[in-house]
Amino acid sequence: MAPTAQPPTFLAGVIEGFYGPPWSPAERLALFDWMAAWGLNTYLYAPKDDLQHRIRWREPYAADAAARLGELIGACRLRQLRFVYALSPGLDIRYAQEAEIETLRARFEQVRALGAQDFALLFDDIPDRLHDEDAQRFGSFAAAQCHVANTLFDWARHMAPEGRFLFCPTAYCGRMAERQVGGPGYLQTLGRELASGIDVLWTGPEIVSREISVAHAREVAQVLRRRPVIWDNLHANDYDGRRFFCGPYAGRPPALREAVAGLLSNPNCEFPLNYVPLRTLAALVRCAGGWDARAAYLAALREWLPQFSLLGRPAAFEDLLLLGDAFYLPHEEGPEAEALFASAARLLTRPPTSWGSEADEFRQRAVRLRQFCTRLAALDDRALFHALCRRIWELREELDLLEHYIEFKAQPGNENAPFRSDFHLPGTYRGGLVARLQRLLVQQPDGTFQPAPPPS
Ligand code: GDL
Repeated sequence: MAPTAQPPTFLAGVIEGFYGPPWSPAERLALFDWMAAWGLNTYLYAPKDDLQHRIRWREPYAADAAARLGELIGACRLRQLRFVYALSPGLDIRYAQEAEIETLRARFEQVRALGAQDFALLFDDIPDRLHDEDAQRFGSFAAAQCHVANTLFDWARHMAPEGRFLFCPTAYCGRMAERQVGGPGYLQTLGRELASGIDVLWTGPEIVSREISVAHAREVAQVLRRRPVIWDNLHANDYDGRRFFCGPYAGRPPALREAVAGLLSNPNCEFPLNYVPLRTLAALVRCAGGWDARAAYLAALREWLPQFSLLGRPAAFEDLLLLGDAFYLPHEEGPEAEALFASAARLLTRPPTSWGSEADEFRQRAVRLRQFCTRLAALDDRALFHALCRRIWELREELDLLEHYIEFKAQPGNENAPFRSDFHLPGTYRGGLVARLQRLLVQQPDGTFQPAPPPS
């Protein structure tokens, strides 16, 4: 695939926009190096749990925090990356009070003085009800947000005519639009009233969209009267502490690039786990001609492999592939992991006497993956190990249990004998309130929930 240049106005890059601990300054610098090397051009600063980004949005940064932010902005400029600074005032802003807009302006001004030229206002994940005074003045949630955004956009344009200004709506995906989050006609009002130079962020048909089609993007563009900038949560993992996603940027055709104004990924909270997600995003942004997400994944995984040096010795590609496939994408496992699962599932539905060689096939894959998880404790890159260790611990536990179960049942005479494990005991294994609550309601294949059948 030959690289193709995207127009410089196309925003391609990364949103630090997840819940949880923000990335460290060193991680952000490493990110900027990746981005510059791979042709990504935009970094959107929006860590939900930077207090001054959201909960305490009115408070300016103290001198030391401002200095650190200034360094970040400088690091982007050095690499010719666009640094977009975002505020999320929606939890408690009073839209009709001019002092609130003044406060936002002062917050942006502090960051502008540090070198930023690009700004964003985010209204995702907030209560979508207006205070009485705001409702009286604006009539709708959308009109209130447009007033604030347009005022700040005017200021930003005046300060930096080349800068971009982004806006995240309260209904930011197809499902929310259908449910009329933000009130009836919310997106239509935005389309009409939001200054035409403001870019609107959009996550696709869902918050975490398996696919984003050209048709979907065009539909959204019609309502918003501008092509959306995709805020892509495909690799975000803040909503599930047991998972991470290192599969490819997939389910978005190259033709989507013409239907949107940008592609920005909000990826895994653990920075070191984002190599393949961001490498493959960059590959899609630049690809010309055919696009094969799996091929892009395999190429990126090969590039990532040297990071898996174990006490100075390289890991085997096949091991990393199995691990990567086990933590692939939200809606699917990679083929190696899917094959492992399918063989275990098939074995458990059949009498052990009929297992034959399939039990060995399962065992080989399971042992390989489990042993690799164990060996990762020797990773030279300790930050990578720390990012992985909780999740691979759980994977190892489950593989270990299945291996022992299958080994036990395969022994003559054990077919109907009860199986126990000394390492998987009630209370310490799959225990705790969350796990118990999870067992109360069972999700059906069609997405609905049913109470679990009472234990027999
Ligand atoms: C969201 C949040 C985002 C979070 C993501 C995944 C948007 C616009 N907002 O809804 O901060 O990381 O889901 O949990 O996506």
